[in-house]
Amino acid sequence: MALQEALAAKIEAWRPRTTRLLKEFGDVKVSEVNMSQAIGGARGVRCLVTDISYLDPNEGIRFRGYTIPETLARLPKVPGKEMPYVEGHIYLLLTGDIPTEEDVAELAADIRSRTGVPGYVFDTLRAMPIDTHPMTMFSAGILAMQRESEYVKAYNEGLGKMDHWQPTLEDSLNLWARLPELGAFIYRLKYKGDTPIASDPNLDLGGNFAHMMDIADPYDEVARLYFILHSDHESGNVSAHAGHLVGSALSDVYYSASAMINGLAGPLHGLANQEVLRWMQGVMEQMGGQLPSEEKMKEFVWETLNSGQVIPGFGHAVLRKTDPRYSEQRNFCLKYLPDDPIFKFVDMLYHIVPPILEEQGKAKNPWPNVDAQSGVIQWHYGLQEYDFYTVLFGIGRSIGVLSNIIWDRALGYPIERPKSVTTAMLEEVAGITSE
Ligand code: CMX
Repeated sequence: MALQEALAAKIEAWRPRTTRLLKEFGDVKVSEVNMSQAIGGARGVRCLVTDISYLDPNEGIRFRGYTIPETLARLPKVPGKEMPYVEGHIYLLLTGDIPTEEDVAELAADIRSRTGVPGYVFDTLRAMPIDTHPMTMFSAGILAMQRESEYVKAYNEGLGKMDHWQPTLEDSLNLWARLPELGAFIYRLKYKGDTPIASDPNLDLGGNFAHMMDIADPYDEVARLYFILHSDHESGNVSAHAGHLVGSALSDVYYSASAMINGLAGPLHGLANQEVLRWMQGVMEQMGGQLPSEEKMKEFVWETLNSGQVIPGFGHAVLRKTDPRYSEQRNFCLKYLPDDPIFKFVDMLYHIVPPILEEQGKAKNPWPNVDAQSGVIQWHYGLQEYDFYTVLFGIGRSIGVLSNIIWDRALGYPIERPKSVTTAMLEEVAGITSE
């Protein structure tokens, strides 16, 4: 198959670069760690390697060297649609090449042939209390599927280390085919009275997801855009890093994907997109269902900050400008839903929150991130159960996280194991002596 062959050639060509860096330059310093980084979440410490995406603080994400607008413009489009195939983006992240129409057709057909979440997974989810959070169900569903792993079978048969990437790719392709099904199943189980809709073998990944959610066009375009935008944000964010960390122990990608979902479920990370809608709804409730005036809204923002909470959807650990994933979704809103009241609300926040965060003087980045805008689009197309939003993020994020793990295996990256120090050791380094 074209993807496997293309990837094998890329890996073969790449391996000597990693081997040379390790052998000849292993002692060369990449980064140093100061006190605030050791205590403060390793912010800015350069100790991870990935070629799949790179996040520039001022420019935002590039997927394999392409900005978001370039990625969307260059990838082959679904016939009759403006958005590209998600499958083409998978090909790009894995190989670094923009696929041809034939490459995409072949990969899309391959992914379609892998759909079919096993029935026991659905039974597991049906056994959970119906008020379980969708992210818990999503993570549990992925974990329940772990017995399907081809990697584990190959490993147990004595697979050589340099071949580990191949069954990891098999597992990943199976997961990429099944995660949209699993997500849509959870949605229809929780909110639509357990009425799952079977996958349509004639549709691309984004179109099929919209079909299984039973949301009309252009929700198929929303799904394609959403999965591509959320796919990857280099390696250090919580979901990607959690997936990589678990994978480094040679746990299979079912374990890794479940772990990355658990990280994404935190309100400082992926859950922020549900928090934006929850916070806005709270504001609207206080206003008797009306949109607040700009002055009133400023008061609400200050109230939230003064009560010690964060403004969801704003700030970032790396970015220092408006997130281009936010801008791309804003462009979508301006085109398809300019008069939507929630969009107008979020757009108001875009103008009033950054100056307030600057005035407060704590957040290093006052600008909106991806999560500020994404809920608006979902809400507009009828997906108003906002605690489901992070599942959508997770389906998209799996593309980048699993692509990285395939490459980790191909390049033989070792088990991850940073070193800890004690507080007393830090005090000694600082020259603090006890009185
Ligand atoms: N509202 C209020 N305060 C904020 C803030 C926000 N949106 N963003 C940062 N701050 C505060 C931090 O809480 C921190 O306060 P303390 O010193 O009291 O601890 C201070 O500003 C400095 O933080 P920072 O260095 O600017 O940001 P971090 O790298 O520590 O954290 C992030 C980054 C995203 C967790 C933070 O900006 C935040 O909590 N944002 C709101 C939640 C959110 O939107 N998360 C989604 C991010 C995108 C994603 O991963 O999906």
